[in-house]
Amino acid sequence: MYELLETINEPEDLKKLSVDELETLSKEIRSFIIEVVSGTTGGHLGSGLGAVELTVALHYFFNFRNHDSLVFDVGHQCYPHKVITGRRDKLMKLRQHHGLSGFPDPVESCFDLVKTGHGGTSLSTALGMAIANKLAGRTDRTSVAVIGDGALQEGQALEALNHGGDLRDLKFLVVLNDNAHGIGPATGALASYFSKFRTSSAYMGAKKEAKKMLKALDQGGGAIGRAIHDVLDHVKAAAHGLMPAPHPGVLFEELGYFYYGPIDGHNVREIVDALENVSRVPKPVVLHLITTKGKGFKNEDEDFYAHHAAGTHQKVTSHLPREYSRHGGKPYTDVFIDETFELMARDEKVVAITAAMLQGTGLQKVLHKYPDRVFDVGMAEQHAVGFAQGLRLAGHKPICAIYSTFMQRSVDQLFQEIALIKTPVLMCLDRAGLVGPDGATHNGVFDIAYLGMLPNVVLCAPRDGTELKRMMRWGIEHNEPVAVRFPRTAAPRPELELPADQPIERGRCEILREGPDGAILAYGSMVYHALDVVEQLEKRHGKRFTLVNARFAKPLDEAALGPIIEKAPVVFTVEEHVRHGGFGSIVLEFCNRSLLDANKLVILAIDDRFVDHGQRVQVLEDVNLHPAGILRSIEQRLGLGSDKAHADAPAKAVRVG
Ligand SMILES: Cc1ncc(C[n+]2csc(CCOP(=O)(O)OP(=O)(O)O)c2C)c(N)n1
Repeated sequence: MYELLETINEPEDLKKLSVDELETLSKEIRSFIIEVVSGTTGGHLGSGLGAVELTVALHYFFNFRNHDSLVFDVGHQCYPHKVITGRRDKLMKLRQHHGLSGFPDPVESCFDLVKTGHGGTSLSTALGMAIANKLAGRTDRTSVAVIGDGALQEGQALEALNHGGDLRDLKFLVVLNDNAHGIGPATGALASYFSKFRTSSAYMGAKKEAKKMLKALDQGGGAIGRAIHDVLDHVKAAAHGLMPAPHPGVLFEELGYFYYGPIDGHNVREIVDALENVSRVPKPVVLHLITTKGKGFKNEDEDFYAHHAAGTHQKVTSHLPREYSRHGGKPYTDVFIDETFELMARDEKVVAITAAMLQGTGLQKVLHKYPDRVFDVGMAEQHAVGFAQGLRLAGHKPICAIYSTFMQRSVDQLFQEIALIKTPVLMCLDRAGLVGPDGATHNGVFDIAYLGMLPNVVLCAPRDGTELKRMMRWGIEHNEPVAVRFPRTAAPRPELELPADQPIERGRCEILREGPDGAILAYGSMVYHALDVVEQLEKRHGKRFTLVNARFAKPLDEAALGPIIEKAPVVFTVEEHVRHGGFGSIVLEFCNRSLLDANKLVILAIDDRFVDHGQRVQVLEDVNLHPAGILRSIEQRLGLGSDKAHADAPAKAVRVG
């Protein structure tokens, strides 16, 4: 079934094939990826399927083994690349614990130059490599960035385009993989611009133009300001019938790039021909490919954003233990959406913002009901935060819904636009904590640190679905910036939630259990994990612990926590975040400031390292934040837990129900 594919163990093997055979090989790669990803591993299926032929053509034409360089943007489309670069047999373990990463990773292969997962970065890196080649006189080497029309919206990508366009005598190739989609259908002015040119007549006209240009090898160029004016002039002139309508390359040409395309991104021969043509051009090149997201997968045309990513098959997850005993309610994302609906219904000033994550945040559903009050700003997290400020200052109440990891790209906007003048925006940070299969680039384990360092920002995290709703209701009316973090997991089952009778008040914690033998101060997603642990400590060892739901990392409830810390013989903080700058470290600073005995404090958090992929339960176990791991840490600290069977089967030991 995979006759040709089985002969490909490294990119050099492609060069032994004819172009016709490359077409056949592409079909085999596509079938193989569909079989593995949709049948077992899950992952970014649609993006990889759209990039099969372009990846085959690039590896056929270039030599990426210590010669040319290849950088994928986001990196989620790299499955065909992994298959070609000797990792075919390992694909079955894609995104699984100790298996292949779902993104490029230099640890896996010399063909993965960088580790990525965040969008908009490829052009900068590839341009740096192109300039390094030029400086070293390596004039025969090309530096290639493959970027989607979605990621091209990122500010950093546009900054790199601006920088690169003015440079000459360097081999910098931008392959624009234009499938008219980010995760869902593309939005924004760039998307509208490209969509005009997807017809075949536009292709042909543009191709003729590119060929003409190849002859002339136009050396002119300019940067963004000039380009925008030129494009506008061009459009105006076209409107008045003075010149032909612009082709899609105008934008890039006016930025100083040699533009080639658009061409069919699923035709290997056309792509190889194009690469041959543009390889002679002594200035930055944009090669524009039109592709179909999810090509070859069922319903590719009607429903392709539904399989941007496929879920992990049950056979990979069914043997895993429950995350904590009361786990199994609605995903936090769904609770967030339920409450967003309610807030919007109650107050027409409430608006919601997402940066190209309508599906992931769930805001797609809200958009259907409130099309004028939900804004998808595209892959543009920095802009999203600044935009939220503008809306707020003009009287709206923005919910800025950005995953914890992607919010990292907006730290300066959080500093200036939000914190500095205390702009009351409600930031909802989904995927805060360990995300599981997407791994290190997507773990949201730094937000307490990057937000906590800023004055004026209130940080909170709910213990369950009901509390998430209550925090959002409180936060949207609060007169300071509020960030609520919640994890990529299911909330506790509602019937097993602890009673919610204490109101949410700024900087006030909730004491859930009281006991003389020690205290656990748990933050957000770790509260019910800690509850399991408190129950086990009593059951196994007769130790009764105080359990605090901290609710707020900032401001900390110093009035309540001070006496608890003072009285308890030992105090553990638990959080799903890195130790440095996290909740525990805020408690430690409080102890230091208040002359409380910090020696009794133990911070249970993620050590100073990046956590790789696996199922969420597995990676929680890796970092000892599964209830069994927390219990083990506490037992060790207290000199308890000599029970060998228990030590050997930690996950099972606390599984209830
Ligand atoms: C900074 C950042 N924001 C958001 C995301 C989430 N994300 C992953 S892929 C994707 C869409 C990318 O679209 P495009 O570049 O066109 O690639 P395609 O999947 O369509 O091939 C988004 C928004 C991300 N990875 N990085």
